[in-house]
Amino acid sequence: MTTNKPVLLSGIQPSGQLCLGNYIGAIKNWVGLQNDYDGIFLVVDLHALTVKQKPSELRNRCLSFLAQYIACGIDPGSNLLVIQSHVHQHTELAWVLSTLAYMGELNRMTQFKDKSTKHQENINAGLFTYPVLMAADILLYQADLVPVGADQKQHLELARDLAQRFNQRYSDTFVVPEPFIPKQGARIMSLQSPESKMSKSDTNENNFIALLDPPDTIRKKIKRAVTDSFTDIQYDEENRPGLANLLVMYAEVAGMEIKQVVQQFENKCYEVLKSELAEVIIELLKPVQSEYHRVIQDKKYLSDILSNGAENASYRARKTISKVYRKIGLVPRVQ
Ligand code: AQP
Repeated sequence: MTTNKPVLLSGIQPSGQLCLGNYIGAIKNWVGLQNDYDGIFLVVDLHALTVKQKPSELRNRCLSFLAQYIACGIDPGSNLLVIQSHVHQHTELAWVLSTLAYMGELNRMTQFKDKSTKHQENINAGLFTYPVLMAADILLYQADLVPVGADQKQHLELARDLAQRFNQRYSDTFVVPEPFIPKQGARIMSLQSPESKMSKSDTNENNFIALLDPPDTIRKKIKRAVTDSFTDIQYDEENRPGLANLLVMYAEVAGMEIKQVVQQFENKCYEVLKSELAEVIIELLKPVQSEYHRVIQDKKYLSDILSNGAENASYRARKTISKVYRKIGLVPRVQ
């Protein structure tokens, strides 16, 4: 499956539970852009290994994430859905790119700093070289556009730098990808600690809304979300981050501008905002959850999608890696 459309690529690592932050910052935009692009959506399982995983859970989670992509509206008929480890060229290209990436630039990555603080017992080399593998994911498919949340901006800049560095050293080979970071909702914050971002593998489940959370759990989590001791509804990200986060979530889920949401809740109390927010999230997730429960049962359907994805993606990946190997001076294998 190749088209004349520009290539759109994005992925999520199968760690934790897909959450509203991932939906608003990434998946929602994949769905919105998919018709205008040749889309490749990855479940980046090799990335997930940078944090300790239980093998059986990881295996199930890969299929569950795939089914959730589809349930959120990604059309498997017109996009490739791929598990990263099914295409071995990701790691091959990552190795080549790691010889172009400088220790200094990897040292500056804030996600490495955050994750090594969170996982002090397991600061592995993969965590450090994670952004190089991510650059390989993107450059392997000559992606034009990469929709991500704001936390991935720095990694994407590295992918662009590595593409440019390779192109300068060995002649034009890679498309230099453009980021697509939404203007609103690029950084949904944790419900209990609104100064940190909402993360799908947060050990405190009250910090995030999972896409598969039942309605009552959503109501409880939103009700408990931290706000402040003011009483009026104003958008002030710096001084009232908890309330600002609820307003952004409402705007994103209801398809509104933040100022419209502020107007709608003017003179109302936090309880009203919270209870209406919970209901719009439940409405958003109702069809997603019912489609998910249908799709996840159909193992044959999912495995056909993955086999088609792996086959088509491998074809493209082979083209890129053989070009790369030739340009850097490796002897081609005799067929
Ligand atoms: N809070 C967020 N707001 C907006 N966008 C977000 N994304 C993640 N959190 C938010 C975007 O979702 C995609 C997830 O990619 P990932 O799993 O590969 O990386 P991540 O950024 O490490 O995501 P999480 O949710 O924080 O996962 P864990 O907790 O497992 O590490 C990316 O496009 C990201 O920008």
